[in-house]
Amino acid sequence: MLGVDGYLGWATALHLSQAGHDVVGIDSLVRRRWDRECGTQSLIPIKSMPQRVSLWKGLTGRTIRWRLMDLRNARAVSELVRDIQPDALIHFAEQRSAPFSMIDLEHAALTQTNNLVGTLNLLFALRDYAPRAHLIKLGTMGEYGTPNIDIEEGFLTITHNGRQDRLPFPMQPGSFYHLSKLHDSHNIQFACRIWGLRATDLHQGVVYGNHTDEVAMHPGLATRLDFDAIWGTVLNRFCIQGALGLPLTVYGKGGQTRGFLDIRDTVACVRLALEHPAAEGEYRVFNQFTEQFSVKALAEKVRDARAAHGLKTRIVHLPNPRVEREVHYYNAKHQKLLDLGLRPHYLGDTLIESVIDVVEQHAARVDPVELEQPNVDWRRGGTAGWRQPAESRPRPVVLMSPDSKPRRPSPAAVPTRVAQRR
Ligand code: NAD
Ligand code: USQ
Repeated sequence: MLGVDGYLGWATALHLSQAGHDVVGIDSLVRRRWDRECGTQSLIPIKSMPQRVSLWKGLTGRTIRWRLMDLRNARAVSELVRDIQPDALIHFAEQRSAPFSMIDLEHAALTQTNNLVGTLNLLFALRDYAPRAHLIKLGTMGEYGTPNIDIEEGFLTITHNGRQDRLPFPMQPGSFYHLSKLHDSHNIQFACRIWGLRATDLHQGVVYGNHTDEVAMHPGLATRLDFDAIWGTVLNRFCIQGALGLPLTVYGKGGQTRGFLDIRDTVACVRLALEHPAAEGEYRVFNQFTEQFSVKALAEKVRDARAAHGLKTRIVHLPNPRVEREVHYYNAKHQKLLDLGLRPHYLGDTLIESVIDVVEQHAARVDPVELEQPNVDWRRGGTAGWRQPAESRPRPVVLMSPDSKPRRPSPAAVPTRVAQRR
C-alpha cells in the first residue's frame, strides 16, 4: 500500500487488513510537509503513522507493517519489491491536488516529477523483481475531461477510413495534476505491453465522506479530511462550509459535472480490483465512481439537507478560478466494478448530515479564510503570496482557536501565510 498516510490510503489499508490481507504501508509523509508549506491542515486531527499502526494492532491484533519511504528513490523501491515479493502494489502515493499543480512552474514540475518518477520506479521494480504482481494504480476520471460524447472505461472502438481498432479513449485533462495521471497511464499501459506486467488503472471520481467501518472503530484511527481551497474536494468543502454557516462556493455557473463516490466505495473498489486481478500482460481501466452530479446540484443538496433542520444556507457563484467547461454534456460509463460486485453507497442526506456533525466537533480547527476565495487561478497561477521566492516566504503558523466557535479573522489580525497568499 503506497500512500498509506493519506486520506484514502489509510482507510484502504485498514479495510484490507481487516479483510485478512497482509499489508505493508509505505509513505514519505510528504503530504504533511505540503500542508505546512500551504498553511493547511486536516479538519480532523490525525495521529502519526507509528501511533496509528500500533493502535490498530491493539484494537484488532492485526499488523500493518509501516515503512517510511519516498517512491522517487529508485533503489529503495527496487529493494522493497525484491524483499516483500508482493502479490499486489496499491499505488495512492502521488501529489493529488489540481490547484497545487497550477500554482507555478515549481509546483507543476514537482507534481509531474513526483508522480511520474514514483510510478516509473515501481514499474521497473516490478519488471525486475515481481513481474507477476498486480499493480493497482489510482488514476482519475479527470483524465477524460468533459467530451461531448459518452465516456467509455478506458478504451473506445473507432472506425476510421473503413478500418477499426480498439484504442485508448481520447483524453483532455484539466490541470497539470490531471495530466500527470494521464502520463502515468501511458507509462503503465506501455509497461504491460512490453514486459507483460498486469495493471488496473482506477479512474476514480471525486471522493467524499470520511467514515469507513474500520476508521469509525476509534477516534485515533481517523483519516484526514481536507477543506481548504488547495486540498479540499468540492462536496467535502460544501458540507464544511454549510456546517459553519458560510456560503457554499460554486465556481462559475456550476454546471461542471463530475463522477462522485463515497469513501466506503473507494475501499470496496480497491478490494474488488485486488481480489479479481488483471491477467498477465493486461492493462485494464475501471471508472471508479457511483453517481454523477453537477457542482450546482451538489450545493443544492447540501442546502436542502440543512433546510430539513430549519437551517439557512447561501450558495454563491464565484468567478471560476479554473479553465473548465461550466455547461456541458457528461455521461461516463461505470459498469465494470458493479459487475465485480460493488454495492454502492449513494449520496443521501444522512451522509451530508454525518459530515456536518463531524465538522461541528472540529470547528475550532477551521480557518474560515480557507473556505472563501480560492487562492490559485488557472490562468495566472497562485495569488500574491505564492509569487514570493520560497526562501523569503514567511513560515507557516497553524491557526488554533481556543473556543469552539470559528471566528472570521481579519487579514491584519492573522499574520499567517494563508492570509498573505490572497
Ligand atoms: P493524500 O494527499 O491524502 O494522500 C497521498 C499520500 O501519498 C500522502 O500521504 C503523501 O505523503 C503520499 N505521497 C505522495 N508522494 C509520495 C512519494 N513520492 N513517496 C511516498 N509517498 C508519497 O491523497 P488522497 O486523497 O488519499 O489520494 C490518494 C490517491 O487517489 C492519489 O493518487 C489521488 O490522485 C487519487 N484520487 C483521489 C481522489 C480524491 O477525491 N481524494 C479522487 C480521485 C483520485
Ligand atoms: N469546485 C467548486 N467549488 C469549490 C471547489 C471546487 O465549484 O469550492 C468545482 C471545481 O471547479 C471543479 C469541481 O468542483 O469543477 C471539482 O473540483 P474538486 O476540487 O472537488 O476536484 P478536482 O480538482 O477535480 O480533484 C479531486 C481530487 C483529485 C482527483 C479528482 C477526481 O483532488 O485527486 O483526481 O478530484 S476527478 O475530478 O474525477 O478528476
